[in-house]
Amino acid sequence: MLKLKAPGLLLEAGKESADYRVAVFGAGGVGKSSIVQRFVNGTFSDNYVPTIEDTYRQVISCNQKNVCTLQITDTTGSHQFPAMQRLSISKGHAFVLIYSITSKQSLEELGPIILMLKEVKGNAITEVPIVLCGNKKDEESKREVSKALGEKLAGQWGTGFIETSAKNNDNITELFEQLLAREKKRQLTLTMDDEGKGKGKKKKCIVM
Ligand SMILES: Nc1nc2c(ncn2[C@@H]2O[C@H](COP(=O)(O)OP(=O)(O)OP(=O)(O)O)[C@@H](O)[C@H]2O)c(=O)[nH]1
Ligand SMILES: [Mg+2]
Repeated sequence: MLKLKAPGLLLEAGKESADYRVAVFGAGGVGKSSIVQRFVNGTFSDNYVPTIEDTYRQVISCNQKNVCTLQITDTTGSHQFPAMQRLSISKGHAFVLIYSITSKQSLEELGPIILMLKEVKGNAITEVPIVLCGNKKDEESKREVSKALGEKLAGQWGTGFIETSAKNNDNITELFEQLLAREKKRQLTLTMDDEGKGKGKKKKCIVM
């Protein structure tokens, strides 16, 4: 059976997109899916299942009185899909760039993504919220990338910076808060069910 479904299209006709699209990039195994799972579901697993691409949705608050949908795309760490990366960049409003503090190479692998971001977004890049994120901060004994280096690069690139642990649930909410706070065109804040005692009561009420 043919199903016609165009989520967001009706609201696209309004002054701004009802969806706020965030794409999460980074090398394979740095913990992109773990961070997204921790943020969206509050769970963590030691199993490693490589991702092709997954999208998650969550209702957030927009300009104080409205809600909009935070759409998070968890991308693949494989370099085999540059066309998918390009599409996620062109569709995305904001970006999380993840490396693992235990792998200097994973930081280096963000280079091509940053180049692609600059190329696709052009001059608008200065207004695009981006946070550089060093994950696996619980693995201090295996650290290869100092916090100072991460901060320095973020300063050079003009992005936010945070170190996280999906495993220990350390700075995960803060990562997304920091990202949304960088959006200047609208005021976006998280209003999740498990936060703010009942403030998330509109969660299931959005009609697309
Ligand atoms: N110690 C520790 N391990 C983590 C952390 N985050 C993720 N991991 C582990 O790292 C492995 C890879 O995690 P994923 O979240 O699947 O990595 P990914 O970046 O999504 O990988 P791809 O989908 O292949 O690109 C898994 O075994 C996770 O359990 C963390 O904060 N600390
Ligand atoms: Mg993944």
